[in-house]
Amino acid sequence: MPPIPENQQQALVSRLMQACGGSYSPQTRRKYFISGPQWAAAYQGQALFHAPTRPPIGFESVIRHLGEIGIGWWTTHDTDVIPTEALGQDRQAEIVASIRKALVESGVACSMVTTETFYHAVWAASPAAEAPEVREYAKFRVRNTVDIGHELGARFAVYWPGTLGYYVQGAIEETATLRWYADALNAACERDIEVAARRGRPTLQHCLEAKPFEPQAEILLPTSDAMLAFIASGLLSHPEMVGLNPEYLHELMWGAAPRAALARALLAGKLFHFDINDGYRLKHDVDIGIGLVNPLDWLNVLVLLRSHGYQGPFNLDFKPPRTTSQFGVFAVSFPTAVDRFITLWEMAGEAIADPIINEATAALKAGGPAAGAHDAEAIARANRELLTLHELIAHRLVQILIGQHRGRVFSIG
Ligand code: GCO
Ligand code: MN
Ligand code: MN
Repeated sequence: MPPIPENQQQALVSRLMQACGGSYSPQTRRKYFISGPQWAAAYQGQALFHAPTRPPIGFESVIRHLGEIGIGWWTTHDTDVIPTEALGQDRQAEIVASIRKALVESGVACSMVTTETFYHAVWAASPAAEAPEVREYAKFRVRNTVDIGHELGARFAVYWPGTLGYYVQGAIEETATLRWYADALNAACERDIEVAARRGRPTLQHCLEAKPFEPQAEILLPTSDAMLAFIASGLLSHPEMVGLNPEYLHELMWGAAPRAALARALLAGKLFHFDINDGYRLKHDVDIGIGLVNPLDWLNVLVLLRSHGYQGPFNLDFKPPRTTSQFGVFAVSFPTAVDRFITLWEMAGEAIADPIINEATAALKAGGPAAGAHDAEAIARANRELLTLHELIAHRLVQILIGQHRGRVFSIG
């Protein structure tokens, strides 16, 4: 193939995207509670060791593109859209008003707001630093985000305390740091109660997001389970307002089974919000698009969530690869992520309704004939043949995933 002239490359990407097929209409995509983060769309491909590969992009363009694709909800950090020095100032009100306008024009709604407590130098020692002034500033920031959330009509506020930890040992007293962190969350909940009452709106759902590594070396709340314990610790003044925003990859990163982590959150009644993406175990936070690495596990995760009636949002917290251009972010990254989610969600429905899986599951629950309550050998024998159904169910799920259950076999000549 001869070299492709620069001015023909977008057309080539678009033609091959079309040829891939398998895409849903914007109307269909809008039926799902899927949100597109400002920071994912605006991610410039920079990271430790990497220069940006894409130009900056503002909220007007991001919201317009999301609307065109059919992603009906948008999420943002305070500082993704408002410069740090303008927070709480008149300039903030102007920016928030222009965000509202952009959302209305594109038929997109703001579902979640979150406070950046990891990037700015003020967070060098975390939002729960020793210095009282830093902690007061953290309270200002989370209260201000609550205000912005109500102003934009959001229902959720997310907290990712990625800087709550340390690099060097012994300087931080963990119990004090956690108490101080709880003080900030309490400030947010208390402000929320006031603002919600004043505006006649429900209070927000406040969601903690864990990540086991990065950016601190040691993290005080590294997993969703640690956060469940923190919510139940007695340190929060309104634990009923606080739940979880697990991120698929963040649970996988520490070696957990994300589906089991989600199950524990469901049992605690704390699965409020869900960041969806993909990646690898025991690696850094690569934030790859949902299902590109672990589609079978994703199918199983969605079977669990569908069968438990999870109604919360699915937030596309992934980072379009550095090799993808800004054109590609909206032509390839977002549409493929949304469409793969929808397909996996619908497949999960198929798995839940599948007569073979259902009969096998019912048979496993029925068990074998009574064999004598205290006779281990007899009980094992009575169930031995039934237990092959475990493997049969796994086989059937993969059949559903790859379309084999519809008779897809290769004709080998
Ligand atoms: C990450 C985190 C963030 C958070 C966001 C919301 O991997 O960097 O997941 O993307 O989700 O900060 O608070
Ligand atoms: Mn996340
Ligand atoms: Mn992540």
